[in-house]
Amino acid sequence: MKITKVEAIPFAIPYVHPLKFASGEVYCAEHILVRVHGEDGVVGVAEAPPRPYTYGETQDGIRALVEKIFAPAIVGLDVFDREKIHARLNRTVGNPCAKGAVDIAIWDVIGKVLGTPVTKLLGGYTDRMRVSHMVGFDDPAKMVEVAQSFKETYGISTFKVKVGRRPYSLDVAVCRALRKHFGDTVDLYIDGNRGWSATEAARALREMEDLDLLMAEELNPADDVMGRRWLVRQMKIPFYADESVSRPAEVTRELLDGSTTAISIKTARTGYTFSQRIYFQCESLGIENYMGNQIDGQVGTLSSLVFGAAYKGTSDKAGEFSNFLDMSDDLLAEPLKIADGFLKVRDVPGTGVAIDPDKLARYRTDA
Ligand code: MUC
Ligand code: MG
Repeated sequence: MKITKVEAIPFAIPYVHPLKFASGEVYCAEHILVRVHGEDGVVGVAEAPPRPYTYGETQDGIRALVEKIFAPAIVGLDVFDREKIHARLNRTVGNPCAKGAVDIAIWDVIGKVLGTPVTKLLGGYTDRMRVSHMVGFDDPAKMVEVAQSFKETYGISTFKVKVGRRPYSLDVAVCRALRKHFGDTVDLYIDGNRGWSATEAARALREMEDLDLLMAEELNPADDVMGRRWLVRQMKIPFYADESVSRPAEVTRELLDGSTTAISIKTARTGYTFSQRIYFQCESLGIENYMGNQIDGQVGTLSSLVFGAAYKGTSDKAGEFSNFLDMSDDLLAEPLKIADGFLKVRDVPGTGVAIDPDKLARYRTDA
């Protein structure tokens, strides 16, 4: 099944509740929809969410790279010749989200050609996952209110709390307010998006020792090599690497450095092919993973769920699958529904992503 065309369609959907965190703020999902066409009219679909402050990718940049560099490099190749395809894509070292979306769209084509759900092709461990919600910056009372409403409405009981502002006066206060409000009825973990120094992180974690946090993610800059190692060695809870592990080689580096305990997997940046390699790499070393969120829309969220549900080690923890709920609308023909805190994969060939053509026409910005 030869690839005949690759499209990169920019779209923009405003957020109702903007997400704010230490390395940025998101008011509008200015993403790219990637469509890989195969012979016989089969089309695979995926979403690329640019994170300019994290990986330096922009909507314009992803579009240009996919259309001008990746498309000519892979059109004419067989979708099943994945090593050949990746050898071509990997001439470009960076641009993880552009590559991730092309990879997922190719897997979608493969699933459709084989008449099989991609989650089964990857591993087929389960058909649903528990959902965790990321609570963005606000004052402590508002953050408690947001978590309470997600608990009531969707049955979500795991929350990632964004920290990385003022460690002692504000961030610790937020976590304390959440624990006081919910008692032991929720799981809490924190994500600093590199906003603290290693010493601030060490002190803040000491101050929060009684809060029973599950884990902490990317508290200080990964490039603070010694500080990060110093921090991780003294932590009593697991440290998860996120932005610092955008490809398998970085996972190796962070683990060999002793600079992380565990690895967040985001299919938005490592697609399925490299997420799978990271998962197996971690599994063979006894390193834990969970499914992170790159502020994906519903298309990206479903793609991420397809991967997470495929494996025991990703589906045994709540995955971050709910921040599309902050958006004013989305592109899926059949919207995602979180019920009793769970999200289910779709038992259809491919990833289950089907786009509503009217919505795409409304939100695309290239027409
Ligand atoms: C997260 O886990 O950090 C914020 C920036 C990004 O790249 O992803 C989000 C969530
Ligand atoms: Mg993170």
